[in-house]
Amino acid sequence: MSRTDLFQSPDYYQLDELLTEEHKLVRSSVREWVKREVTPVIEEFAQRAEFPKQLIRGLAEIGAFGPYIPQQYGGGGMDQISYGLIMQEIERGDSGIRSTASVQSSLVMYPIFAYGSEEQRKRYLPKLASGEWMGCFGLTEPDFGSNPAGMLTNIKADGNHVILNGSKMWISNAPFADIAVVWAKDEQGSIRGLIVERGMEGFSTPETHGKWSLRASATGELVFDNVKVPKENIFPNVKGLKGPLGCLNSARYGIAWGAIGAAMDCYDTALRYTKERIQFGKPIASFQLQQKKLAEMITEITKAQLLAWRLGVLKNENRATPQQISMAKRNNVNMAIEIAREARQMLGGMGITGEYPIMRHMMNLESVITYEGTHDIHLLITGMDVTGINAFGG
Ligand code: TGC
Ligand code: FAD
Repeated sequence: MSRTDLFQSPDYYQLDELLTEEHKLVRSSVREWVKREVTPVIEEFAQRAEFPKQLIRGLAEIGAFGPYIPQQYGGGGMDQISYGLIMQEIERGDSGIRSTASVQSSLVMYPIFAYGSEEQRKRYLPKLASGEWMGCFGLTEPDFGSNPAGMLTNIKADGNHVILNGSKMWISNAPFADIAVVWAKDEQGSIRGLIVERGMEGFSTPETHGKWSLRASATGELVFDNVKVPKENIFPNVKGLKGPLGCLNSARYGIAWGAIGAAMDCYDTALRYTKERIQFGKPIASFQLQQKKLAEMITEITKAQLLAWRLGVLKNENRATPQQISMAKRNNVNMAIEIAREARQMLGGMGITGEYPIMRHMMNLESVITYEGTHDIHLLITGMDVTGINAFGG
C-alpha cells in the first residue's frame, strides 16, 4: 500500500516571506524526512494499529524532540516558529507521529526543563532529546478528563520516598515509554508532578486497543499500585494545576500548527485528484461544486496559517496567552477536520481507501479535536476570557 508522495505545500498569501532562512531549512528537512520515512509505511502501520517504532531515531535526528529546549540539555535551541513548522510537517505525515513528538517535547521535556531540578534536567533531557528514552504524560483519569482538578491519583510521604496510587487513562506513548511525567495530589491536596520510571515496582502500562483513530500511535493506561518513588523525582518548582496546564499551552500551540499539516495534505490530495478524475466527460475540478470546496479549503488553510504564524511571533516574545493558544488550537483543528471530511467526499469511493491519506487524517483528527482540551472546552475558555464569567460549572 506504499504510495508516492507528491505533496506540494500551498502558500496562497506568500507567507514564506514571513519565515527566516532557518525556518525554511528546518521545514524542508522535516518535509523530506516525512516523504522518505513516514509516507511509505504509515498506511500499513495505521491499518495494523501499530506504532512505527523505527521512526524514533529519525525523529530525534530531525530535531523533533525538544526543538526549543536549550542545546546544553540536548535540545535544538530553536524558536517557536521552527517548533511549529516541525509539528506541521510531521502531522502532514500523520497526527499519531506528531503526537509522539508533541508528548516527548512539550509534555515530558518541557516540564522537566521548566519545573525540574538541575539534576533532573541533566539526568533526563539529553536522553529524551536523542530518543534513547521515550516519555509519556499522565494527567487524564477514568473519571476526570476535561476536569483534571478532580484527579484521585495521589502521593503519600514515606521517608525519602512517596507512595503513588491511582491510575491514568488515554495516555499517548504509555505502552513503550521509559518514563512517565505523572500528576498526583499530595496529602495537602496540592497537585504535584513527578517522574516515574518503567521498572518501578507496582507500575504498569496496559495498552488500549480498538481505536479507530490515531491508530499508528500507541495509547495506554498508567496504573500505580503502591509505587515507591524517590522524593528527588518530584518537580521542586511547581505546585497546582498550573503545572500540567502550563505544559498543555506548549503542546496545544504545536497542535495548532500540526493541524495545518493534515489539512494541507487533504487539500493537496483533493486538488490533484479532482483535476485528474473525469466524470461526465470533464475533470470533476471543472464543476462549480468541487471548486467551491477547494476555494473554501484554501481560504481556511490560509487563515489558519496566519493565526499560527502570529501566535508563534507572540510566543517567541513570551506574550502568547493561554486563551490565544486555545483559540488557535480549536480553530485550526476544526478547520482541518472539516477539510478532511470534504476532501474525503471529493475522492468518492477512493476516499475511503488507504491508497490516499485522507480517511486516515480524518479519523486521526477525531482524537486531535478531543485531546489537549476538547473543542467545546476551548470555546468555553474563549467565552470566559471575553465575558469574565466561568461557564465550566463547579
Ligand atoms: P482554573 O481554576 O481555571 O485554573 C487552575 C490554575 O491553573 C491556572 N491555569 C493555567 N496555567 C497555565 N496555563 C493554562 N492554560 C492555564 N489555565 C489555567 C490558573 O491560573 C489557576 O492557577 P492558580 O495559581 O490560581 O491556581 O482550573 P479549572 O479546574 O477551572 O479548569 C480549567 C480548564 C477546564 C480550562 C482546564 O482544566 C482544562 O484545560 N481542561 C482540559 C483538560 C485537558 O486539556 N487535558 C489534556 C490532557 S493531556 C493530553 O490530552 C495529551 S494528548 C497528547 C498527544 O497525544 O498529542
Ligand atoms: P469528558 O471530559 O468526559 O468530556 C466528554 C464531553 O463532555 C466532551 O464533548 C466535552 O467537551 C464535554 N464537556 C465536559 N465538560 C464540559 C463543560 N463544563 N461544559 C460543556 N461540555 C463539557 N490525556 C493525557 O493526560 N495524556 C495523554 O497523553 C493523552 N493522550 C490521548 C490520546 C488519545 C488518542 C485520546 C483520545 C485522548 C488522550 N488524552 C490524554 C486524554 C484527553 O485529553 C481527554 O480525552 C480529553 O481531555 C477529554 O476528556 P474525556 O475523554 O474524559 O471527556
